[in-house]
Amino acid sequence: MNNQALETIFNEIADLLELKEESGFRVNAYRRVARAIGSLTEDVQAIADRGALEEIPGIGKSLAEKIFEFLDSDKVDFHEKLLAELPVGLITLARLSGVGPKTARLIHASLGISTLDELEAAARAGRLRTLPRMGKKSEENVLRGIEQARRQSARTPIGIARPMADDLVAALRALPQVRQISVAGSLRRMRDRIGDLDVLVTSDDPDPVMDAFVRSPWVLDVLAHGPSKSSVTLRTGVQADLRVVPPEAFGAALQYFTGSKEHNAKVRERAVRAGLRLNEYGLFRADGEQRIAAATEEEIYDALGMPWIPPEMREDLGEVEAAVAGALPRLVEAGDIRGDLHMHTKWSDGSGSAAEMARAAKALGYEYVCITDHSQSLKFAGGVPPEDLRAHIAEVRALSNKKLGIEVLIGAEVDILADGSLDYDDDLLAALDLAIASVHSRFRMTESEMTARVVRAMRNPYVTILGHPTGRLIGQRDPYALDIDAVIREAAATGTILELNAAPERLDLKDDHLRRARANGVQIEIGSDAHAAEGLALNYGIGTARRAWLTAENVVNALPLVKLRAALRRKRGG
Ligand code: DGT
Ligand code: CA
Ligand code: CA
Ligand code: ZN
Repeated sequence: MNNQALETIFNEIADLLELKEESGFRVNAYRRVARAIGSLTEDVQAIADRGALEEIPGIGKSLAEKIFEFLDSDKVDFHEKLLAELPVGLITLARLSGVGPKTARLIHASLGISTLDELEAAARAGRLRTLPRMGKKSEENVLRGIEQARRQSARTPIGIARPMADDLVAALRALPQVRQISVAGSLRRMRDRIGDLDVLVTSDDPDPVMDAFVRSPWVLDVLAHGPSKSSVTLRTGVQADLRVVPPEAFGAALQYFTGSKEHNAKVRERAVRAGLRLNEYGLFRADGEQRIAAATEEEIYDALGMPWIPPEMREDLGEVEAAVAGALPRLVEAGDIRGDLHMHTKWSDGSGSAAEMARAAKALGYEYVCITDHSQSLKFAGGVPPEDLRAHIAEVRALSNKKLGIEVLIGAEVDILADGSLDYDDDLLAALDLAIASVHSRFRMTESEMTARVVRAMRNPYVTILGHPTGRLIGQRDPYALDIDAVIREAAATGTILELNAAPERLDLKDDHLRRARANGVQIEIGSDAHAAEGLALNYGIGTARRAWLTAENVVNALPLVKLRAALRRKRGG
C-alpha cells in the first residue's frame, strides 16, 4: 500500500502546486512521478532497500528524499506544509468545471469556503456574484459543475478500484484457510466505474477469513461481519463485500456474484423453463434438492445449454441469446495484440526514450510500436516543433529492428485546432507512418461546433486515427459535447480508425460507443497512451473492448506488421 499512498501524496502535491499556479513543469514533474510509482509492480520500500529509488523514471535526489521521509514517518513534510497553506478541499473546488485554481483561491480567501457544500450554499444565496469578475452566469456554471462532480463521485473509476481489489485479493490469498479466490461484480465485468468491490472466497473454515478481512489495515469501518458475508468501508472511501462459500459451490457463487443482475435474471429464466432452480449454491432440480452443477461456471452454463459466457459480456445485451444459438463471438484477448500505436517519450511529456519504450514493448511480446509525441501547440506537454519532429523521424528510422527485435514506427499525436485544422502541415504528416489526431484544448464548444471540428480533421487523408474521441477523464471530466454517431459515420466513410485509449482514466471510446462503431464496421486501435515504460499495459482497454464484443478482426493493432502497414496507408490512397 506504500505505492498507492505515495501516488496519492505526489498527486496532491501536484494539485496543490497547481492551485498555487506554480510552474507547469514542476506540477508535471510530480504528476509524472506519481504515475511512475503508481505503475510499479514492486513496493517502493523494497526498491529503497536495494538503494534503487533513483532508477525509477523521473526520480532524482530530492524526490528520493521525500520517499525516504514517507517510509520513515508516513508523511512528507513538503506535502504537509502545502496542506497547511491551502485546505485540500480546494482541490475539489478548483477541478469543478467553471471554477479553476484562481477562482478557487479567491473564493477561499474572501468567503472562507473550502467544501462543495459551502460553495453550493454560497452560489444559491447569490454570494459568489459579489466577487470580482463573477456574475449570475458564473454562479450557474458553478452549480452545474457541482452537480456534475457529485454525479461522478458516487462510483469509483476502475483504474482506482482495481488496484485496491488486487491488494485485497493478495492479502486474503495468503491466508491458509482460503482455497479459491476471485473478484466478482462489476469489477470482474470490467465496467469503467465500480459501485463497490466484490470478492469471493471458498473455504471450509470461513471465520478466520472474515476476521482477517474486517481487521485488515486498510479497513476504516465495518458495516457487516458474518460467516458468509462481510462488508466494509475502506480508507479510500470505497465499500468492499467479501463472501465466503464452500469450495463445491465456487462456480455457482462466482456466476451469481459476478452479475449483472440483468444477466442473472435472464439465465435464471432459462433455468426455470428447464425445470431447474439457480442460486449462489448451485443449479438444482426445481422439485428437490438434487444439485446438477455448482463447482465451475462452465458446468452451470453447460447444464443450461450454453457455452461459458465471458464476464465482460454479462449485461443482458443479447449475450444469452447468442450463447444459446452458438453464436458468441471470440472476443479479442491480450494474446491477439501485436503492437501499441500510441505512446509518448521524453521528446514530449513522457519519461523514456524511443528505444526504451520499444524494448519495454518487446518484453510484452509485441512486433511493433509507434512513437506518438505531442505536436507543437501543446506547450505544457512539451509539444514538438516541426523541425525537431523531422529529426525524430530520422532517429526512429535509424533504430534497427534487428538490434531491438521490434519494429519502431514514427507518428505523432497531433492536436486538432479549434477550427478543425491540424497542428502540423500535411507535408510533415505525410512523412510519418501514422497520425493520431486529438482534441486537447477548447473543450467548451457547442455540440455542432465540436462535431464539425472533429469531422473536418477526420477528412484529412493523413489523419489515420482519431485519438480519445470524447475527451472524458473518468470521474474528473465529462466528455465534451460531440455527436458520436456522426463521428462514427464519418469514420466509416473516410476509413479513419477510432481509438480506444486504454489509459485507465480515459477508456475512450467507452463500451457503448465501441459497440456502435463495431456495428458500423469501423476499425479500432487500442492504444496505451503510455508516458513511461510501465504505462504500456492495455488490460483496461482490452476489458473495455471485450465489453463491446470486439474481436481481433475489429482491432487494427492485432494485425501483423505487413498488414498493419497496409491498413495505415489505406486512407492516404497508397
Ligand atoms: P456495482 O457494485 O454497482 O458496480 O455493480 P455490481 O454488479 O457489482 O453489483 P453488486 O455489488 O450490487 O452485486 C454484485 C453482483 O451480485 C450483482 O452483479 C449480481 C449479484 N446480486 C447482488 N444482489 C443481488 C440481488 O438482489 N439479486 C440478484 N439476482 N443478484 C444479486
Ligand atoms: Ca459491486
Ligand atoms: Ca457488492
Ligand atoms: Zn492525447
